[in-house]
Amino acid sequence: MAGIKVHGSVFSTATQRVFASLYEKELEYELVPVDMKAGEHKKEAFLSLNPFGQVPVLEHGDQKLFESRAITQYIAQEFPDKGTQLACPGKPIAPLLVWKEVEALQFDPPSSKLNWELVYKPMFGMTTDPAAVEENEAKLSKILDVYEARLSQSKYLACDSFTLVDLHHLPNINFGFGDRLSRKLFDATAPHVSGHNGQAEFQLPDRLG
Ligand SMILES: N[C@@H](CCC(=O)N[C@@H](CS)C(=O)NCC(=O)O)C(=O)O
Repeated sequence: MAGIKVHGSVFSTATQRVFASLYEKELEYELVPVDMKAGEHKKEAFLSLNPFGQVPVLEHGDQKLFESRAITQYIAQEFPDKGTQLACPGKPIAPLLVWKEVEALQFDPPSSKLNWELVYKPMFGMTTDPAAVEENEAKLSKILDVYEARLSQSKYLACDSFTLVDLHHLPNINFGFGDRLSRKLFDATAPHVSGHNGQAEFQLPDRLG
C-alpha cells in the first residue's frame, strides 16, 4: 500500500479521473468519501485540504493535492515503474502538453454540461434542458472533428501509446452521456475516436470497464 488517500465522491467525474490513474498504475488507495449532498466539501475540515471546496483531493505522505489533472500527473511521475506508463517514452513531451490542455479547455466544458443535463439532472429529479443539450452537442461535435483528424494520424492523442491525456477523457465519456451520445456523435461521425474502425485507437469506455 503506497499510503494514498483520495477524498472525493464516486459520482464526481474529477474524482473518477484520479481513480482511473490509480487503476492504470495498479496502486491501492483509501477512498475517503465526501458527502457532497450534505455540503461536506464546503466545510472547514475539507476546505483545509482544498480551499476551493471541490473534490478530489489526494493525500500522499506530506502532499495534499487538488485539481484532478495535476493529481494524475503527480501519480504518473511519482510511480513511473508501476502499471501503465501513461507517457510517451523517448518522444517529445509537447503533444502531451497540448492535448492535456485540449481536454481540459475544449473537451471538458461541453462534455460536463452534457453530463449535467443528461445524467445528473435526471438522477436528481430535475428536468433536462433540451436547448442546452443541443447547444453542447453542437459544440462537442465540432471538437470531435478535430479529434477525428488527430486520431486518423496518431494512434492515441499524444503519441502511439495510451497516456495521461487519453485517460483524462475517460470519466466524462464513460460515466455519463455514453449511451445517448456514443452512437450519435462518436460512432456516427468519429470512428477513430470511438475506436470502432477496427483498430485499437481510443477505446475509452473499455478502460474503465
Ligand atoms: N478542476 C477541478 C474541478 C473539480 C470539480 O469541479 N469537482 C466537482 C465535482 S466533479 C465539485 O467538487 N463540485 C462542487 C463545487 O464546485 O462546489 C478538478 O479537475 O479537480
